[in-house]
Amino acid sequence: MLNKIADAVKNYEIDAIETYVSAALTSGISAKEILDEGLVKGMDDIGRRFSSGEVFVPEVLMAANTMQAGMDLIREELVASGDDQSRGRVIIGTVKGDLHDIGKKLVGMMFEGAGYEVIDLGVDIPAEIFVEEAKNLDVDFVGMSAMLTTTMTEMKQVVDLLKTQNVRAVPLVGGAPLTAEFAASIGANYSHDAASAVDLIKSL
Ligand code: B1M
Repeated sequence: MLNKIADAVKNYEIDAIETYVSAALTSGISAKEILDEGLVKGMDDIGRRFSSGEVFVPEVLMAANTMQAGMDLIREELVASGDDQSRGRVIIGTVKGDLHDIGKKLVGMMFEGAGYEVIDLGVDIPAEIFVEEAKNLDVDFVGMSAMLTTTMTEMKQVVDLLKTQNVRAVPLVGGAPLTAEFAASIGANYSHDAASAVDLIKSL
């Protein structure tokens, strides 16, 4: 069933994904397995084929929509699998110029599952909005996602603006092109994936 889910993402079968994910949940496969061994596996394959020029943006978008349809079905279980103690408030968004939101949504869901209150600002968020919302909502953490080497530099603007405006919220960053060294160089806390993002936020 997990292979069928991965294949459905690879082949953009948005109708089939609902059937397969529902069947997997009914048969007792956990939301985490469906995510890691099915949905993410399928999306990784698309990423590889996109890099090698076998598929193009429309196909990637169809695969992304298929993955999102699958994620909608496991969301409740994924969130419920964490604990429900309220630990703090987080805003999360994808930085200015960047429209990728699947990883960011996943991190947000995992934070919710771990007991944080999460406010998702969306995609293409300018530094000023991150900081304004951090102040308005009095958040503990500001989560930023970037998937492009050209947009990850936006994160520094947010970190610098938080500092100059004396906003005490802790900056968290992640996304495929980032490294721990880059995060350290801009004064932010880095995690590689959604699971380690939860470990990180708890440790902070
Ligand atoms: Co785009 N794209 N894309 N894309 N896309 C990448 C990122 C790319 C690596 C593909 C490639 O060339 N191999 C490449 C970036 C190259 C680079 O800069 N280094 C790329 C490109 C070039 C582009 C365009 C420029 C293409 C074009 O138009 N010519 C364009 C840019 C648009 C824009 O943003 N302005 C573009 C567009 C798109 C789509 C719209 C078609 C679509 C996005 C749809 C959507 O998100 N709603 C898309 C997709 C789907 C991808 C790939 C294939 C998959 C990304 C994804 O969702 N992965 C991607 C290739 C790849 O990564 N394999 C690619 C699944 C997701 C679960 O993982 O997002 O990595 P990920 O999130 C992880 C971690 O990174 C981490 O945890 C998550 C969960 O474990 N993480 C955090 C993320 N945020 C975090 C925050 C944290 C902590 C951890 O703390 C706050």
